[in-house]
Amino acid sequence: MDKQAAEQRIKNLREEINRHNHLYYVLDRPEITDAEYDLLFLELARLEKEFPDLVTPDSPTQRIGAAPLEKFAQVTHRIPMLSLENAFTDGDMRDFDERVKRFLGIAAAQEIEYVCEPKMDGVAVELVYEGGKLAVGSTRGDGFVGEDVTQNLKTVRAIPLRLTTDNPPRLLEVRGEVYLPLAPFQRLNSEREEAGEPPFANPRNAAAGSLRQLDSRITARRPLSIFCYAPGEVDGYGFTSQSDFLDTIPRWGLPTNPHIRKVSGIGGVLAYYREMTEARETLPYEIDGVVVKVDSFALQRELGEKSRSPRWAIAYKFPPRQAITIIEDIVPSVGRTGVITPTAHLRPVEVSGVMVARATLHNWEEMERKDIRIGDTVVVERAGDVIPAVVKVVTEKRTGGEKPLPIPGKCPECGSEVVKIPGEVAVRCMGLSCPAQIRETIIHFASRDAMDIEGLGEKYIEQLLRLGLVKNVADLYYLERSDFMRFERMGDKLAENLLSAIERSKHKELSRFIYALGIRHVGEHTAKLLASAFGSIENLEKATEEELLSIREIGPQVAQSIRTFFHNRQNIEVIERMLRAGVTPSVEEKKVGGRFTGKTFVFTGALTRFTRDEAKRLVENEGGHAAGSVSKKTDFVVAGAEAGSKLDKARELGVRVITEEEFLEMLES
Ligand code: 3BA
Repeated sequence: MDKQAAEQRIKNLREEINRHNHLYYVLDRPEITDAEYDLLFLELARLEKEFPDLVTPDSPTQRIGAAPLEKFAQVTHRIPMLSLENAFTDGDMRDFDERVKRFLGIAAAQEIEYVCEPKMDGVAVELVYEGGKLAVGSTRGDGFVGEDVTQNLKTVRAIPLRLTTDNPPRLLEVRGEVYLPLAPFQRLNSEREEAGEPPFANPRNAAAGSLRQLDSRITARRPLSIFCYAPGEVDGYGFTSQSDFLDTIPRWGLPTNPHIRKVSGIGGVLAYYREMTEARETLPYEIDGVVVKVDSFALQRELGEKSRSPRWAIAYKFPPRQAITIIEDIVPSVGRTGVITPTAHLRPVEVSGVMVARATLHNWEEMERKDIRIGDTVVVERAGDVIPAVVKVVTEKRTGGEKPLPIPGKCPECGSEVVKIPGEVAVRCMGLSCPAQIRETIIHFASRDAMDIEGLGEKYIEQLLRLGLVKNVADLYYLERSDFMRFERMGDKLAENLLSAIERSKHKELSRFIYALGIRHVGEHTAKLLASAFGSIENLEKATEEELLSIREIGPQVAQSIRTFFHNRQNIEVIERMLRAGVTPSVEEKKVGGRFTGKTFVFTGALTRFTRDEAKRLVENEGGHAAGSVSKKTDFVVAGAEAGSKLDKARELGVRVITEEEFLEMLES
């Protein structure tokens, strides 16, 4: 493609991608699949790589974050970002309405037009668009001076890097709230616990922490979003009211909350508040009240401000999602992945309409950091439909009789010795037959990349467990036809297929068997290393930490994890029972005389004759190597339809490019 053609295509791709971003992140109404989106994105990234001088800062490819900063610069807001006065009762709100009318000299019987907005529990920011382009993004800070977080805000997909109008105002400042929806908040916290970092107390803290990252590549990985709700300085456009502003900016690509409504008088305001109190329970993000604003900008100007908050707006807060209660007991519970979590059993207490009797204490480190003990009086918090958490201890209520819960020595479910892997906060059970984990253990064991027991999916695994036919993975190899016939909707043929799939799995490669055991930190690659280094499961069982560490690529954490796994008697028993049932993991010997010995292949584009995994296996079976990227060392690139950059690279390096058919011919020749 010549440069001129590339320029046109880049322009079209950017428009398409921006449109789909908006459909997906703002309107929640995607028109294409993720895969189709990825294709557009990939094509753009490739063209920009080929023509680097066509890259612009507002390209959608620039949302992946930039190099870390030393510190944030300061930004002075052209117009200070005020704060909001709070109201807590209907009475407070009626006072507000009366004050507004009195100040304006309007009859008490008249009704003011108000705009009611959900109050997002996030981080207030300001976006500055110059000539329609996002120039600066900053936090509110103290209202006068905030921090320049432009790089981070550019990674927020819902924020347009360029306004979607041909005729943007010369200057547009908008204020809004950046927030993290509940689902990614929960995911982020689980990840942090796994990684040994303290969890965020609530979505607002998580959003604030994400925006405060000096490395915007971290921010880019957090699915932050935004709703805009107020103008700052504007030059080149005249908004007449809050409702006019909120109707106009979405047409420029700026997201506004769909639950915003214009109402008449205090009656309308109170009805809206009741409605949102209910809606709050099912919204996918946290709100902590509603913001009520006089609609007309003329009236707003007349009302002005008083001690840094406007007289024309107020926040009507919801009752807090916090309550005080007593921890009656702390009980360790085992999750599906073996992590043991201390759970507080509470004296039941109502938290904004919901009875709460359990709260997570996350892990022992968190519990010790907050010094939470059985018998303590504590503050519990509930965010949306997230599991309630203990925020802190009310230490003034301590009597001296409170007792901390030590880390349990044994798994409360299966009695296996509990382990704490260095560098992790989680305390876990690594038992192969732990009932709390058995479902996940078997799913993993049977999966395609592990023992590849064809047809034995989650549905059947659940029936096996429900009928009590398996208690650990070894039981799979003692199943009989009659066992399967007890399943719902099971026929002779299907039972036969399942049995023969189990039978076939007995002779899979040793590396698959090792991987299938689900030892923490032992993925497919490590399993292969271990298989070729030790040659048998018995040797691996006996391997000392030193022997394990002598393998390149195996570090102390992995070695410890392997040792702990085989130190567990129950695990050894399960393995022995499998071997007795005839499981004979075969040692894969690299075929030295294979057709592809010493040859490196790269597969690219859409393959139709085989999957990428199959291709890889075919190559390895013949003693060759399948690589992920093209280099001088590549011997063949096998290109399917719509092959992209790898194909270009191959041509550039003069690597031989063949079709799928040619590859199969080579294999069969
Ligand atoms: N509207 C927060 N302030 C808000 C513009 C005023 C305002 C808020 C709001 C002052 C929300 C105080 C910080 C600030 C921009 C000052 C909202 C929300 N309106 N919907 C009336 O959803 N959290 N917060 N932000 N200027």
